[in-house]
Amino acid sequence: MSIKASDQPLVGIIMGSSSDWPTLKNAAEVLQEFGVPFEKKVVSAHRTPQLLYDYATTASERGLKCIIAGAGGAAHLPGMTASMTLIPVLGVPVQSRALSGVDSLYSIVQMPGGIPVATFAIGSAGAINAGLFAVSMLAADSPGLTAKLEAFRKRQTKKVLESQKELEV
Ligand code: RP5
Repeated sequence: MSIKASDQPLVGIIMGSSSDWPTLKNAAEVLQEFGVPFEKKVVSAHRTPQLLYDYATTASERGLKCIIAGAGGAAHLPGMTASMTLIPVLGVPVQSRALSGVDSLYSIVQMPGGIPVATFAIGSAGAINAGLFAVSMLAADSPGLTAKLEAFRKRQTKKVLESQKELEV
């Protein structure tokens, strides 16, 4: 499935490298499923620091309501982004080759008091939940999104209950 970003995004998805996209695309798919407009961009804390500065410092005025930031290894992208904007930053630790994402997780979760980053699980589960968390935040001002979340939860519960039948054949 090709994932297209919208003209007027409410959520920014940024990642340290295009190699992070297979993980972050899980967040994009959630936003697309809920009809939430988003943008996606490679922004590296270390390799494109000026781009990171420009992105983070203009995020709010450009209308973004939150940023999902994913990175692996020395994953400073979510924390540095959070340090330069007041909008919520949701950090997704990407599973790294050398240390399986534990390095990414620790880099993202161990923020100093005063600059929060909401940190999710390593890998695709974290990206899915970051997408759902963004939808939940936006749902606070959107009865339509709340209804979609309720329907999503019901479908999910039904699917799990039905999976029991597979054990019984
Ligand atoms: C991080 O380094 C990126 O977020 C990525 O997870 C990791 C490896 O990047 P590449 O070498 O694949 O570009 O900055």
